[in-house]
Amino acid sequence: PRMILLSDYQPPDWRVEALELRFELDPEDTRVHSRLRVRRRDGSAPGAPLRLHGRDLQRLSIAVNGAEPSPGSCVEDREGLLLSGLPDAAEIAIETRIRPDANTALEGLYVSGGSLCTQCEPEGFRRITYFPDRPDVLTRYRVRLEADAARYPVLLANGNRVDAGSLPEGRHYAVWEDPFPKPSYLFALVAGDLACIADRFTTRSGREVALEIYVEHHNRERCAHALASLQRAMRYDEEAFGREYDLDVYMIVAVDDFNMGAMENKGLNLFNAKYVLASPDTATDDDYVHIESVIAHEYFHNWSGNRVTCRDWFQLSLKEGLTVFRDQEFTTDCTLFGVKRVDDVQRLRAFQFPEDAGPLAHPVRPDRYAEINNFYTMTVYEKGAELIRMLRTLIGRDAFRRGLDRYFQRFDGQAVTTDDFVAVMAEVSGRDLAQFQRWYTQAGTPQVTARTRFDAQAGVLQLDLAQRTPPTPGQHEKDLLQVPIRVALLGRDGRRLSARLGGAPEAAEWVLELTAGEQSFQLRGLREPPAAVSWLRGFSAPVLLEAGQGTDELAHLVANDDDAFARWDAAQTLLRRAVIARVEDAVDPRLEAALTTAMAALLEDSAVEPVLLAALLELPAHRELMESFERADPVAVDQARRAVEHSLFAPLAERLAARAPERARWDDGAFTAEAMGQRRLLNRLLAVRVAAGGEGALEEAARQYHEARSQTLAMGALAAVNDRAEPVRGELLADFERRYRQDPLVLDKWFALEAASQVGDGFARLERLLEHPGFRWSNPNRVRAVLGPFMAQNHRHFHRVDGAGYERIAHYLERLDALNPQTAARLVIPLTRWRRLDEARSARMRASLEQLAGKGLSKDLADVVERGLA
Ligand code: DPP
Ligand code: ZN
Repeated sequence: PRMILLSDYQPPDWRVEALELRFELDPEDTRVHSRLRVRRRDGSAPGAPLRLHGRDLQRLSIAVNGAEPSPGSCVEDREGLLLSGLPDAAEIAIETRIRPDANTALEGLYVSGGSLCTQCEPEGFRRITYFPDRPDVLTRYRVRLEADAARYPVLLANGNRVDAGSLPEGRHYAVWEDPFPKPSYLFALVAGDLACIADRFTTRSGREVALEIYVEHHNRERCAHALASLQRAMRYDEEAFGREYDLDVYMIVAVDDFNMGAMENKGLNLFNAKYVLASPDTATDDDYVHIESVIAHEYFHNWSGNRVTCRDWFQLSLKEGLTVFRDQEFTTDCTLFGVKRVDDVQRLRAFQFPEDAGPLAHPVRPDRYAEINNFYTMTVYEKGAELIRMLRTLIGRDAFRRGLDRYFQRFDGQAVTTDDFVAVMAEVSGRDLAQFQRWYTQAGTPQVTARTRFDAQAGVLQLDLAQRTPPTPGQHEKDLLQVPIRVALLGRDGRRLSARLGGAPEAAEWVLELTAGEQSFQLRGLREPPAAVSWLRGFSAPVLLEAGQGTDELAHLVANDDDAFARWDAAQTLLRRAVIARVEDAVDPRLEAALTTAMAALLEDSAVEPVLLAALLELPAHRELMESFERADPVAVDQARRAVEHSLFAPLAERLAARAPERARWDDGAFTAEAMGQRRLLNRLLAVRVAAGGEGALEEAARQYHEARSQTLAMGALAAVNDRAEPVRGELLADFERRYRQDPLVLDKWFALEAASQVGDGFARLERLLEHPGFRWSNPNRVRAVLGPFMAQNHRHFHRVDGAGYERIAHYLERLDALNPQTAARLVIPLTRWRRLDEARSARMRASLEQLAGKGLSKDLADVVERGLA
């Protein structure tokens, strides 16, 4: 496949000064009339042609300054149109024809439910009309939509509506103008029969903004949470980041068929309905939190993405890393507080670390791609956010905030690079960030080792650190990185000790800046030996840190650390060790007994917040555990994980039951940190009790399910029994299916549980799910709900030794690829992990991938499959 290289970047030769679009909308035959005013850019190569991208378009006419161009000066090729011999300024008029109802890829203009809608990021606009479809071409849009008035009463596009009226033959029109120049990936339109839920927001400078959420009529009661989330996000962006909204209206449209989570189109966000619709009986607390954070994420893009956008797609993390960082801050400060960091690190370790250690590893700012759709990754998003957080740690909160202000001010209305961003941070802080920049260009998770030595005589603790980044595809030699490592010391009594780092004044927490391959730091003035070192507090850098701490030291941290992340991480380290020991057939009874003691103490300690306790009781995820081995048998890892959970908690059955919060009291939909924390703990305790085989645990699960008023507790009960080969499992799941058969978003949860369950004949069940009347291959949520959990959680079936699970998935993905390449390319990723499996499975998984590679695949899927095999 043809590689696009960052080093080939050239600024555009042409500017588009204005764009007028007129859509005659119809699902079978939409006409797009486009009028572009273009001007040769100062300094561009004389005579350079104008590239207009286009894909799957039927061109009906083209005129340059009113005349049809000669065949030689208007050439159609794989990329679209190339116009040569143009004067320095020209007006180009193009009419194209497209078929939204035949568009199953869900890029460009397509049909979802009864509506017409668009998805243009990154390269969907070229499926609508011919245009320089690159993010560094910014222009003003004026858009006129015409459609049947009865079928499509609502007509929306970006910006402000400036005109509307009726047309002959039952049609009507609306005209929208967006005053802000934007790249084509931020274009959007919607035509449909939708309910509008409206409210207002007054910005801090007094601007009145209309807030409008559009959904299918039967969903109108499920928008309150999304609307309130939007208002909170708008206020937060003003208070925490000084950013204000800039248009008179902010619209969100929920659609059922959507490849991504949501899309930040200027003034007109399009959302996967999953991230809008919620009511306490149909959405769990996690759903509520996700909705709030996605709403905030897309809103925050209005500054970090739209006002200041990306020069090219290599810079994707400029907007995504920064915006994820911003939404994480929002959720931390407004909703989840300390445990948010734990949740985020859990995700990072379970998804981004494996990506960075596998065949698809790439830098946060990649330097090559074959298909940009495949770079909307955990690395670009989540690791990108970690880089932003490290910058703040290194230069300090004040400088960081000044840097952000300067960044938004200086680059407003421009398309820029991650280098531009870091340069501003260097400028405001006076720090040299050249070494830090390598985080953007170097792939792989750095491994940091740490050892300590205490000199009691001198009262000095020496900390010896070393760093190493393993090779990744295409990057064999790695440079040294600048790694901020936040540490503290705990004394015997569990309290933090004070000391001096270098010449700095006494403190009780320090940031060690590791820049060399090996480096030592001294903490001076200690009057007692530290009982434990609290490493990497707040997860101050996205690294794998190995500190060789003993069981006692880690247990001391589990009992006492005042940093929620570090405390949880100490428990994770112990739990991971216990699972690894079992996988290697070396059960460590002393370690497991120490863990039981530590957990017992936590259960007794009423000072531990419920939400944190729930996290502390959780074992590392299977996906993360797999990363602890060069190669492993995934079924054995799953069994070892369960065995540890059983042995650890079986002796604690009574304590677990006693610690459970009063269920009736918390069983409502209250979206408060306290209520959500109590429900999380209820569910975690139930899961642990069932896993430990505690007496009456299954009956308690059934009771919790039947009595639940909130979806959170109902789902918690189902999840707890889902891998139990007991009749109660079948009964509860069947009941859930009957109740929510007509409610696709809730039914997805049932699909996910059924696909994930390891009991019984998982293959037959998978077939039945795909035949279920609620399943549709054309809907990404449905397909993801079935195939995703089957691969991620149903180890016994997906990883069947004879390779039947891999073959079956490959077969389904071939089928899906014909409809929706983007979703297929994402779902194939688990099949690229064959190198990490035991030899028998490894060979079979690879064979399935090779077989898939031999079919005529889309560019999206072929790209991932080829990199997966390389
Ligand atoms: N809509 C996706 C996001 O917000 C891509 N920009 O991350
Ligand atoms: Zn985003």
